[in-house]
Amino acid sequence: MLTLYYSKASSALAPHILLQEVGATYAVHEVPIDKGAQHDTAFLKVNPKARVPALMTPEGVITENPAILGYIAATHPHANMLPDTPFERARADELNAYLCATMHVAYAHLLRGARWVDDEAAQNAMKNKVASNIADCATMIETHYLKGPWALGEHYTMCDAYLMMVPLWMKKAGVDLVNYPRIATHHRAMLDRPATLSVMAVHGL
Ligand SMILES: N[C@@H](CCC(=O)N[C@@H](CS)C(=O)NCC(=O)O)C(=O)O
Repeated sequence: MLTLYYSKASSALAPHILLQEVGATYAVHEVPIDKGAQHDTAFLKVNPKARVPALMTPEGVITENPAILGYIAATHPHANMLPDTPFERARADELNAYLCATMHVAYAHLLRGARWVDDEAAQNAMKNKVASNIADCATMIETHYLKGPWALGEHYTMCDAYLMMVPLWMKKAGVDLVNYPRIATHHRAMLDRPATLSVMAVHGL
């Protein structure tokens, strides 16, 4: 049995969609980060980093979106969520790493500037850079990463569930999806999938 620790509308949306998409048997445990629940003692035993998502597996806990997505895909091979060749697999990991380590971090400067600097004026200066940084990331995805119709081309993979975060980060950063037609088309295709819709409803989206 798998248990996904999530907060509504957080990046836990991505593994949640993938769990649903592959038909996994799983439970969810809400950790509302707006109420500070990520710092509760019980959750810190699951993820001492105080972040969601975290996935409890029969072998232990996995954190970090790329690792969680890769685990879900690898443990549900019938769903074909991983590319076949080592090169394509590396390209999938590359995109997931970009979303995790560059775009998500750029977005985090909007609400979590205190992670990097104490000075309030500096935090505000960082906030003011978020829209242009997110726009740059969206341009990289639009022009380089997103092959279409799905992230890696003809087949839906684990990357598509993660790419679902992009329009959400863009919206919160004030970057208009209208200027990114490939991302907008991908977003619409995601919204046509029952797995996406059922999970979005759980997240109040
Ligand atoms: N690199 C991590 C980032 C996880 C992360 O920052 N999650 C956010 C929600 S999207 C969180 O738990 N924030 C709580 C906090 O910063 O206190 C991953 O990809 O899983």
